[in-house]
Amino acid sequence: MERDKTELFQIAEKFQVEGVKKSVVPHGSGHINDTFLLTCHEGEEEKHYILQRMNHEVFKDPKGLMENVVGVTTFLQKKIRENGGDSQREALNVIPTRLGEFYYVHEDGTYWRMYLFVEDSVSYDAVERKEDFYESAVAFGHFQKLLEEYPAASLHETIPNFHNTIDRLAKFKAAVEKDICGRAEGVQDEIRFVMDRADDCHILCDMLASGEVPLRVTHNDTKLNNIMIDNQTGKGICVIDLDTVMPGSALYDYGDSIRFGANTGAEDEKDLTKISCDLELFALYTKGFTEGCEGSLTEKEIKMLPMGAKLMTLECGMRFLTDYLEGDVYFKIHRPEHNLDRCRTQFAMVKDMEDKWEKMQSIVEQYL
Ligand code: ADP
Ligand code: GN1
Ligand code: MG
Repeated sequence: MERDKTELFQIAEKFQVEGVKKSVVPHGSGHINDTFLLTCHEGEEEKHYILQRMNHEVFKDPKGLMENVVGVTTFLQKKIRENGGDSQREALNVIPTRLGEFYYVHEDGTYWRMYLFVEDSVSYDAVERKEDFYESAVAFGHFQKLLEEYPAASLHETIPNFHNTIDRLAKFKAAVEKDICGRAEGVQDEIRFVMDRADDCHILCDMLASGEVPLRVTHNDTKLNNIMIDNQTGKGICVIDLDTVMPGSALYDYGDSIRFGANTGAEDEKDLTKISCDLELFALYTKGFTEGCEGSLTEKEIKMLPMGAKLMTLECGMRFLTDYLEGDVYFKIHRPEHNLDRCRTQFAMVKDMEDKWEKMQSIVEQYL
């Protein structure tokens, strides 16, 4: 729903913002929330905030979600201060409402929150400089390391079974079966692609269930544009988009970053000849992530890194295809067949990884 400036200002007014509100404009390219950049003036000085409508169709428990975000950001801010860092830039800072709450429910039933804008930093929708990808890896690894002692049991599961690939497969099969939009016939090749890899969908889930790989507090949505890169230092300064911080596997975080950032093409590229897994970027990310985790990854986790990358990519493609079959109800789309295009890039990436499997394995073996 389009909202005008007056309404967005009214919503912003509910929060403890400083200065006179000057502008509010759509910001970023996330697939889930509606994000706005709010600019306020205080004398000569400009202050920026992120105003976000939380997607409560996707996140059914916005209150629990914000409890997670506040819990995690407070924990991170303390750690950052202890390490001599700047907790206003290196972690998200939730701006409470004037009533002291962490979110606001608008008269139309929509849920809103506000963050301090991380100044002098940028998030990328594609790898422009290889160093940025490396720095994002260090930061995502470090994020996980910082949360090592976070009380995992206190976290709400904001999207149940988020990276349960077996459950994702079951939902995909149900969508094919129901075929409510009559689109299945046109995507037989893609459906077959998933079914040929149905057994793979069990690998990570089984390893977590048996304890072969540990359950950790993870981010679970580690695509490149969920990290702010510092304009001055080029370091991954702040991990954002904490809606899916939940108990999970390090392989999810590693894998999702490879899925998005090591792809030579965009997530929604139509020309599939542009899609491949860039092994140089794969190697750089592996180096950065293992460094950021500071030795906390187990041998088994390291061995399974290529599988993490492949399964997160397969799972994401399957989710795009499911959404296409269900009528594009989950991910924001900007053109017809957008989800189908996204699905195809993911499957092309999976195929390319399969072709490069030995090379990927020998890259990660250096870290054993
Ligand atoms: P979505 O869940 O829709 O992806 P995000 O929380 O990732 O939403 O926000 C979308 C974009 O807004 C990010 O990719 C980033 O560019 C920008 N953004 C979000 N939070 C901040 C922040 N605190 N400071 C600066 N930019 C931000
Ligand atoms: C969504 O919110 P955003 O745009 O960072 C999605 C991820 C997908 C990603 C694909 C909560 O991420 O799981 O991997 O799109 N987030 C949610 O681009 O479903
Ligand atoms: Mg995001």
